[in-house]
Amino acid sequence: MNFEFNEEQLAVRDAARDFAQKELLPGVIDRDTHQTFPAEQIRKMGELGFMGMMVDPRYNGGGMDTISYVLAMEEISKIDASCSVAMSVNNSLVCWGLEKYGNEEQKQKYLTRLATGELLGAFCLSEPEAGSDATSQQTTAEDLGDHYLLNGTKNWITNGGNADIYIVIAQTYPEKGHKGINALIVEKGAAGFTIGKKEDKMGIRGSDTHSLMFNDVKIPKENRIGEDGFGFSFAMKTLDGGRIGIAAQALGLASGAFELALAYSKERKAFGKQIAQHQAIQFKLADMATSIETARLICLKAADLKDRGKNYSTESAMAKLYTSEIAQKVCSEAVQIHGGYGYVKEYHVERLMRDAKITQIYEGTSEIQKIVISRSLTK
Ligand code: COS
Repeated sequence: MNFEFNEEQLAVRDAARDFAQKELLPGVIDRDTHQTFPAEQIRKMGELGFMGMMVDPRYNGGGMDTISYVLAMEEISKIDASCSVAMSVNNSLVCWGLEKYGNEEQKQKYLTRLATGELLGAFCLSEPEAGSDATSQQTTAEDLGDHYLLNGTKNWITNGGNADIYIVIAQTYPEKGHKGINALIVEKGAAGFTIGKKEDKMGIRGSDTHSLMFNDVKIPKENRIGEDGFGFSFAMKTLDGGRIGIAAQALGLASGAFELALAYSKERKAFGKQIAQHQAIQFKLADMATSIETARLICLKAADLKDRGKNYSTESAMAKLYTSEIAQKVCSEAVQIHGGYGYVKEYHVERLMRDAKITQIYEGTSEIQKIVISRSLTK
């Protein structure tokens, strides 16, 4: 077991930290307040290689490992989780799925441009009546010979209004249940595809979340990913990796809030000394640091298993479950340490606390992670 990062991993972490401080921090409160999608920031992240980090350089990716991805996700998420969720979806749910299961034409046509950030991707599984219960897909992809006819509605789609490429999960053979589901590549602007209202959210308010409507949208057969009926398996395997990304996001929210609380506790004085000299604050800091370190280790373990080609489904669920739960607690404690200042926007921690909540919900709720973990224990 080696707990040291290599030079490349450290360089990626430093580059992400530097970028987040210089390019994301200045406008982050404004983007949160006005729900402004960080299009320019995401474009720059693409130029720096953060949008297709693990993609093979043959397809214009960074050729990096999942550990580097976790480190970069943590640094970006410390400052702006609205940017990091766009990054996570593009890397984990769109690029990874296309590289692993797409055919060569699909990779040349789409992956080469998604990996550079020239195109932005979205992953469309959730529906008004199918979130956790993902096998109950109501969106249909009727097989009409040379194309599919797509009908239905998707909900809470990250990058929904700004993506160029949408991977849409839809039911082709309802009688076959989850074995009849397909994953289709849908381009923005396809006739019959409309983007619904933007959600007004508690957190990650810069992120662009929409419902999507498909009304007799013709999708050529060559846009199906994998074999006929592979779509549900595709979604589950893709989400296994996605959960590492969201765990790393939660880690960044927790460690970002902790760093702010630690610095503040050394500045702020009460009862004649720094509040960091009071045991009530010291114990909070100790608990926060311990849970962050534990979360970091489980995130890195899941990433390491993935990099070594081992099964990582259970560990990614554990990483997401644990890290998103502690992110909630750590961010709340960071607000508490800041006292009244913590409750106002200027000090950032209230935003991190609001942003952290979603990590317990998207890409599988905490309850779904417990189902995944317990099934792997008892099967
Ligand atoms: N990798 C590959 N295949 C998987 C898998 C995984 N990680 N997890 C489940 N599957 C397969 C199962 O093997 C089964 O296929 P077979 O019948 O061929 O064996 C199929 O998927 C259905 O699984 P299962 O019978 O366990 O279905 P359930 O409905 O009981 O539960 C859960 C599936 C709950 C695990 C799934 O629906 C899920 O993850 N839901 C949450 C979805 C989610 O994350 N939504 C958020 C939207 S994306 S932001």
